Amino acid sequence: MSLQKIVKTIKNNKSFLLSTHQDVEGDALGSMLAMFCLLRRLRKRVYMYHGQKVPFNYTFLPFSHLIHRMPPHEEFDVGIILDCSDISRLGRSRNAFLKPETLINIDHHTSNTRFADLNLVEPQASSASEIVYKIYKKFFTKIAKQAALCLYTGIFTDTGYFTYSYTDSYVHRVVSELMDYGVSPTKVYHNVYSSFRIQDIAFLGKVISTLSHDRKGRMCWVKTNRWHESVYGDLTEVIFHNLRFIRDAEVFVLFKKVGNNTVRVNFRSRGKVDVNKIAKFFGGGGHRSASGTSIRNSSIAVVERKVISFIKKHT
Ligand SMILES: [Mn+2]
Repeated sequence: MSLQKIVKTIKNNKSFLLSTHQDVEGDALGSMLAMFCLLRRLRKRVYMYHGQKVPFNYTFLPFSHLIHRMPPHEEFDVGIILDCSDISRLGRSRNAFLKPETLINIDHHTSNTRFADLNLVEPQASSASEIVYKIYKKFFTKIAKQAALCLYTGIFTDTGYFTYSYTDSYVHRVVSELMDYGVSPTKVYHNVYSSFRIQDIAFLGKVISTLSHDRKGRMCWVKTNRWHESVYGDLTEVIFHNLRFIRDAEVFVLFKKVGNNTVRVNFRSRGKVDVNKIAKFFGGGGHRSASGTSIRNSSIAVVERKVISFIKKHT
């Protein structure tokens, strides 16, 4: 139902304002940029607005240089928010989305609050990019190469290079079609993951060296008091990628101090433990196998103690 309504809304309107969640990564950017490609192909007026700088390992994505860091002066018919579980996760671009007549929410987070007029929320989808693919196909049979690259990157990063539990045969069929338009997996991997500098990897080593675990080694966690979001880009996923090498571990947690008094906690699970529930208890959310929360006015030591004892008690 929502899909049809969204297709109709796109057809019937002229101008669109797009955004995605804070701390952008592959799927957030991939889904927004692919939507931008679709709307431009339909000759719509589009403005992408995101308050933060695009991490350097995603600047290869087509049109990423057209993402505005300042709010628009003009008005838009429709606002489209991608890969975002709640409107508060828009950060400072939120205010601009109070103006458009219609608000559309395209997402795959289980914890999505269905904050818009039209909500297309599919928790079983691998990524927001997969949902944008479906919308794109309602308008065109063939996907333009630049849009295909954005969609591929979103699916590739949100499935942990096609290894997470929701990577099904459908995902591979979509990806196989995207490759027919000339997307190179080698190039995407190279851009997203082989673009770190020596000092980034040294930082990674420091974080990994804080590794703690429970008695049975089912839960592992690392922490850092000095996180530099803008410099290290997508290092969160790289850290988890390394932790996943640990045999028998089910739950992984990363604690990072991000502001003066804010601790960002990221959770990953191999699938048995629902980390969305854990994040929710601490005021956050996400998916069954990937989630997160931000805790204010607390030190990393206090947050670590509370979170770890909660997980031990409830899993
Ligand atoms: Mn996503």
